Amino acid sequence: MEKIHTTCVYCGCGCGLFLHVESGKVVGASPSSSHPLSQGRLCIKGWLGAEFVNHPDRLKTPLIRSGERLLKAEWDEVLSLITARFKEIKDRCGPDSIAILTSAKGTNEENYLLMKLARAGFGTNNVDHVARLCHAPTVAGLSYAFGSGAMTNPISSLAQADAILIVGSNTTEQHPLVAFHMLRGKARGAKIIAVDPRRTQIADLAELHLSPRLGTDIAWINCFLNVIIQEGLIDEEFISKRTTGFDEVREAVSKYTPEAAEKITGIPAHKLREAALAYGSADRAAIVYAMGITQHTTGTDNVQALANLALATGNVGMEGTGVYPLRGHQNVQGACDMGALPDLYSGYQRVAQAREKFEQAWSTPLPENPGLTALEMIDAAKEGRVKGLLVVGENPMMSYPDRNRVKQALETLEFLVVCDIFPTETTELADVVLPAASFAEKDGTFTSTERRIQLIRQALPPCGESRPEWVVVADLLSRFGVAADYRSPADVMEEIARVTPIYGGVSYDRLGTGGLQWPCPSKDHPGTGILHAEKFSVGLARFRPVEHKEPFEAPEEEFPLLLTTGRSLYHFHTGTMTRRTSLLDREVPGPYVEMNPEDAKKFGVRGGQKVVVESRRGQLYMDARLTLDVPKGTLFVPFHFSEACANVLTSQALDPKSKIPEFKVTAARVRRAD
Ligand SMILES: Nc1nc2c(c(=O)[nH]1)N[C@H]1C(S)=C(S)[C@@H](COP(=O)(O)OP(=O)(O)OC[C@H]3O[C@@H](n4cnc5c(=O)[nH]c(N)nc54)[C@H](O)[C@@H]3O)O[C@H]1N2
Ligand SMILES: Nc1nc2c(c(=O)[nH]1)N[C@H]1C(S)=C(S)[C@@H](COP(=O)(O)OP(=O)(O)OC[C@H]3O[C@@H](n4cnc5c(=O)[nH]c(N)nc54)[C@H](O)[C@@H]3O)O[C@H]1N2
Ligand code: SF4
Ligand SMILES: [Mo]
Repeated sequence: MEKIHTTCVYCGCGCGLFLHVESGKVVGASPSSSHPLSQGRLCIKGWLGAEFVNHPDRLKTPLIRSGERLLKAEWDEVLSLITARFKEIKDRCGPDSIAILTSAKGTNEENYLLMKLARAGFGTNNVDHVARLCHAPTVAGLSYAFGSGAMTNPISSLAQADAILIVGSNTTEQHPLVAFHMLRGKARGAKIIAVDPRRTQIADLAELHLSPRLGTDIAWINCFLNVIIQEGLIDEEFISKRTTGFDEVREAVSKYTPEAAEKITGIPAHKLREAALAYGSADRAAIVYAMGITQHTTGTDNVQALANLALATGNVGMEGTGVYPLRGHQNVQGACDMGALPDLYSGYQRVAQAREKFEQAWSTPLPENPGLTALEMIDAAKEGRVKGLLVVGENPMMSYPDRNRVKQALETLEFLVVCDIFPTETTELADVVLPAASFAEKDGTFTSTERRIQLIRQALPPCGESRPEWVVVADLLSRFGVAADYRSPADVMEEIARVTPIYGGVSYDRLGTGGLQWPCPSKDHPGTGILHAEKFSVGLARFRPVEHKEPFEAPEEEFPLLLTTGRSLYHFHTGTMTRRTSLLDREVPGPYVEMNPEDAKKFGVRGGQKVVVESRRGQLYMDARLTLDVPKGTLFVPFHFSEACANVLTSQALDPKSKIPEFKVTAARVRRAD
């Protein structure tokens, strides 16, 4: 049996593992004991992580639509068709009538080449990906506050904290190996404070669990700061030497007394005070957050509120402190780093400032105006402004909000190309489907949530006639007249390093086991664990006052409950991979709604019954699971199941600053299915 060292394909923790290969098949996986983060551990998805690679449903040949059916085709035929159709649309309607959605499941090299295809090949900045639905508020909020949207410390730094504030992160289920390092901290005596409307496993393990009403985080965060100021626990020296704008924030939080915040959040005032003191009086305190903070119409302000709290207490730039936005997909950090974003080139270089540099590097004129974000592309497609779309490694029919609207938009397109490893709800609508090689069948790099750039290594030949995307995209670049003579992903990384200062010193020969953490500006630079140690990338860190605003939808007579959507341990997103992994599928075989027994009684529902969950946009059938872990008035539905796609219910309400949709708050109702 051969064992190939690679990086897990699921979440942003970035665990190291070995794929076991026998007779041309992946037969198992095991952890890497020398890996700096996972240290010989994996969660259940890592252990079972590669079963899907051998699944018979894998896409094996390119497909072209003929009426209702998708028929087998040759690579050369589909690549010629794609080139001809996109060129025709571009000539007729201009470059901005084409767009690309890239993939947080793809490698850095694939994302870099795809953003180059959009900009240099098609001539548009219309390129984006699911980071828009995930950490766009982090990129916007922390870049403003600190100068970088990335996690400030390595994950292992959590083990050195004296207090850990965990906000809207179901850490043990969604980032199990981050939770492992938190629990190391707890064993050392760190106080854990979890703020989540639901009693998650990490909330259960915490000293303090606060359960706010959905979408009211700014109120309790401002209240924490208010209490900390009142008690004289702010770090005056840090504030005066390293930050600007504190006075406005001091003024703004003064009205968020514990009693005022209790009215907004429903968290008892004495608990607010106790938790604020636990964070504020800790020598070294860390803040960890995820989708419970970002997926709101106030997402960017929520992130800023947390940044204000960390700055006021001087908890940035040292071991055991810091702000930890937990990136979700195994390479969503990398897709952002690579500039698969409509206003940024690789390394967060602004389109407005870096265009000439890239024109020289790529020897071609480049578009001036920032492009459309993911959901703006959906709107533009619906209105006929975007006519051609290339989707690589995303399943927007399941993962984007307000599914009926997404369907209308994709059906209105003149030409839709989808590249995936499996048939999906989105490939069903495509004119051309491209079969991709999976992570086990190609070389490349993923960048984990702690900015760790790591190798993935080819363990198998590509399934059927599937190809790694870097080969396909390089071919398309040449067909669009852009030089692309890369012999391997390592060549692509060489180019990335040349044009991307934070990756400047990265090359495959330096990545070994455990990789390098960016910024790594030169060949002799060891990489960076802790950001902002001496100086913030913006110079002085920026406070900004933020105020509580109600979510877009509120409970009312017709829809008296609030629905929040999210995930389970056993499935990943739209389930394309985990629902094809037998043990994971056995654990959670179908859709369900979690609700409080009191609500169940009120609406005549019993545990295990089929229920209808409805919002203003549609209705779904699923099993009712009664649990005290969900507060009264709240429903929780995971979005893994195509037979009850949670995004039929969600709305397109966006955070105006980052354009993320409000996946976490929807007015809803529930009744027995009969
Ligand atoms: N097993 C598994 N792991 C995954 C994924 C997966 O699909 N499956 N996906 C990956 C990806 S891309 C991501 S982005 C991460 C997501 O990881 P998480 O963000 O941890 O997961 P979610 O379930 O979306 O939501 C987290 C928590 O937010 C809470 N919440 C909801 N509304 C609010 C609110 O208004 N305020 C607060 N404070 N909390 C609220 C929910 O109750 C939930 O427990 O997970 C990654 N890891
Ligand atoms: N209601 C609701 N909706 C949500 C969220 C929520 O909390 N609630 N969370 C949002 C968040 S945070 C995220 S990140 C998104 C995730 O949304 P998506 O990224 O669209 O979801 P995935 O199912 O992970 O889709 C990834 C696709 O890539 C394919 N794939 C895997 N490996 C490869 C490869 O090597 N090459 C190619 N070409 N394809 C590959 C998979 O088969 C799958 O179809 O969902 C968002 N949607
Ligand atoms: S914690 Fe994340 S990266 Fe680690 S094995 Fe589990 S899914 Fe993979
Ligand atoms: Mo995500």
